[in-house]
Amino acid sequence: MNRRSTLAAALTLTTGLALAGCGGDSAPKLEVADAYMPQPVSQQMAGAYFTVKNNGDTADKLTSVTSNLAKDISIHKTVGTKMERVESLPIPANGTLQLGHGGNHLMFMGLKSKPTKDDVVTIRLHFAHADPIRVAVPVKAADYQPKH
Ligand SMILES: [Cu+2]
Repeated sequence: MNRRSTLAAALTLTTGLALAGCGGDSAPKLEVADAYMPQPVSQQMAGAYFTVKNNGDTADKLTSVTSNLAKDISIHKTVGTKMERVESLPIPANGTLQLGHGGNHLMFMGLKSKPTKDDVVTIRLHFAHADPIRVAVPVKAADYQPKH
């Protein structure tokens, strides 16, 4: 029994894939929660945050975001006090990708309209593996801080 589980662990580590027989399909199972957009100051730019939970045994990546609100939406991470545009953000297997104030975030440039508090902005998240997910993002007050 020990030998078997050690072997299983080794295989999981080296291939990064789920083993057949323990649940079957190994696709990422993504769930988006806690989405919000602080009310933007101007029509030039807005940010948005959310959490992507992966209940699957396969890692994925957030690769792009589309929305009617803006054509130019990029994915940023924060390094020290500066933000940096990235091509993707990793979503670990059985893990969570967290976007939040002062960390990873979406950046919308050149908004077609200026959303105000209580509006809902629809975005579509695109992933390397999983199907796109449509997310209704509520617009909160500019100084909104989520409670944990
Ligand atoms: Cu940014």
